[in-house]
Amino acid sequence: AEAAPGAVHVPHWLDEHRQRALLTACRGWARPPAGLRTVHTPGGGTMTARQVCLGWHWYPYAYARTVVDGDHAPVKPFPAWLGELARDAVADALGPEAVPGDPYDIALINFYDGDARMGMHRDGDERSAAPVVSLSLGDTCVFRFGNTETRTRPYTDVELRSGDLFVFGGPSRLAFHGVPRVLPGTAPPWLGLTGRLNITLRVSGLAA
Ligand code: MD5
Ligand code: FE
Repeated sequence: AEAAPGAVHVPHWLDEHRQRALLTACRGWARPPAGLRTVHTPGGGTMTARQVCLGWHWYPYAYARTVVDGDHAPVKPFPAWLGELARDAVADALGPEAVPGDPYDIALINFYDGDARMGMHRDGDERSAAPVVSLSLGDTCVFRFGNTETRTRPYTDVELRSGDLFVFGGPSRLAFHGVPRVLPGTAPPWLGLTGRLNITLRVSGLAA
């Protein structure tokens, strides 16, 4: 379903098997070195969702090859199968002509416990207009999809559930968005995850 021009929500895109496999991979990536960390913003804030990066390390507000705000270890590699998953996602949501020529080379994985949230923001640190691919696992969240001008109304609240795909392309690529809340205890029981996990796949546009 198209939520706005270029923004497409595909509920239950990942079946049970693929959700389990992706969760197992995320648990491995979360381990040190270059594992899960707490993100501190330059303004003195602390993000409540914890994060691990693959390919390029994101720190507010730039990308590096090492965990500059953590253990200084080299960032874990971005696996080829995640790039294939991203291209499949874009083709399914927006059509094959929307698949970018440049390879997907960044994964930002956010872990939300029941109290975690993400404030309204725009993703502007990539040097590429390629669509961002978002995959959700575990607890349902309220995702707030806004406009390109302000972090306030008008916005649309959408529930994202385990296995859902959301692709943000075209004019939606630079829209304000956030996660005002997670709904605790709503994860599918067979997944074995407490909380919510979101995987975003991105094209850096940076030199390899
Ligand atoms: C999340 N993550 O649920 C979201 C899903 C982030 C982040 O916001 O920056 O890690 S990705 C949502 C997204 C990405 C790019 C553009 C837009 C939304 N958008 O235009 O709405 O943890
Ligand atoms: Fe974002």
